[in-house]
Amino acid sequence: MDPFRKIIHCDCDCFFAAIEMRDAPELRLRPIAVGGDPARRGVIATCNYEARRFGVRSAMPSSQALTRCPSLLILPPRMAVYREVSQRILALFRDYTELVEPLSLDEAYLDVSASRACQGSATRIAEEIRQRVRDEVGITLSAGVAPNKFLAKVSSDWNKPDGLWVVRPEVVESFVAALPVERLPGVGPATLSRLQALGVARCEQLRQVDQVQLVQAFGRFGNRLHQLCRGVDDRPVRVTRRRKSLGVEHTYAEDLSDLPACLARLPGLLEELARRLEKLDGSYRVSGLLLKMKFSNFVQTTVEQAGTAPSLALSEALCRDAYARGGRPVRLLGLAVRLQDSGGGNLAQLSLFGPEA
Ligand code: TTP
Ligand code: MG
Repeated sequence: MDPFRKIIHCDCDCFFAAIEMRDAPELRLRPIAVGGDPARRGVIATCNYEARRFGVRSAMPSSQALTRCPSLLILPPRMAVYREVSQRILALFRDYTELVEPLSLDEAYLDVSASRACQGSATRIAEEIRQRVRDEVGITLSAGVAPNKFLAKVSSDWNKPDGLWVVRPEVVESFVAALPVERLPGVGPATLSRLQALGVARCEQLRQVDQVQLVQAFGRFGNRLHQLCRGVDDRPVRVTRRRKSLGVEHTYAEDLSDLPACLARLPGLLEELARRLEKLDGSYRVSGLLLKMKFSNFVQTTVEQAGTAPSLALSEALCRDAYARGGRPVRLLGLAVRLQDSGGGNLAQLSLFGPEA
């Protein structure tokens, strides 16, 4: 493994809230959050840094957030817009390297070891990315530059919000020594309290613990701890395998006896499909809908409509076509979308049958 890889971890600041402030600048001066209705047991997805001063946090019940910050404005999420912004940012990353690993809508690892942009300076690439996201997208992004993923991720948090932190190979040893062990990936509350019981709070103390003892206490993760506390992390940046389609299907306990029985199942299937699509990162675009039907005699058929957005009307039309091919009870129904690279295109189609529809 090359000891001098150049990894950048990029993470947008208060992503959903930043987009809301971009689109309504008067919101910048007040505490805002994006989340669910407090009257309907909603939770906070995220909030701006102004709201964080009051102790508002992601995943907190909206009602509790309002108790902490009575002037908090809670906006409903606009997922289609956030996805579109996410795609633009991913496309911008790919101007510097093909080795981009998205972790969520607002976060990705980039391996720029072989990039010739900015004379090969990872620090200058990170600065340029931050500047361009500010100018071209209108939100701020924090970045960390380091020889591996673990340190790049820690670094993007170091100067957040709107910050950059660089860990050069020659300072890895000393940087990691002072790091609290809860910063290590995989160390959650349970591992932390067991480490504390061993008298370990910082990585320099963890380095004193014998590797054999670590493996006895933590199994295979003990080996990983032994490496991490020395700043070693060989995980490559993985370009996520591109999905060509995404689908849901059901085999019913009792066959669906006729066409109306099949049609009645479509809204539920569509809703499930929409939930799965919500979880995809923003680099995909829907390019068609497929319906799969398996009859009681196990003959299976698929009908597809390319190039259109999924909708209930379309899935009903596909269902009628499919049913006409068999004309007998149905044991399985499935719906799937074809996916393509968004390439900066518009992903708003996803929301057509999402919760905002
Ligand atoms: P994060 O990057 O974890 O948070 P953030 O970008 O809002 O804030 P930070 O400046 O600390 O990076 O998550 C990115 C988005 O994902 C966030 O804007 C909203 C969404 N999200 C949720 O919907 N629920 C959650 O519990 C979290 C953590 C995030
Ligand atoms: Mg973020």
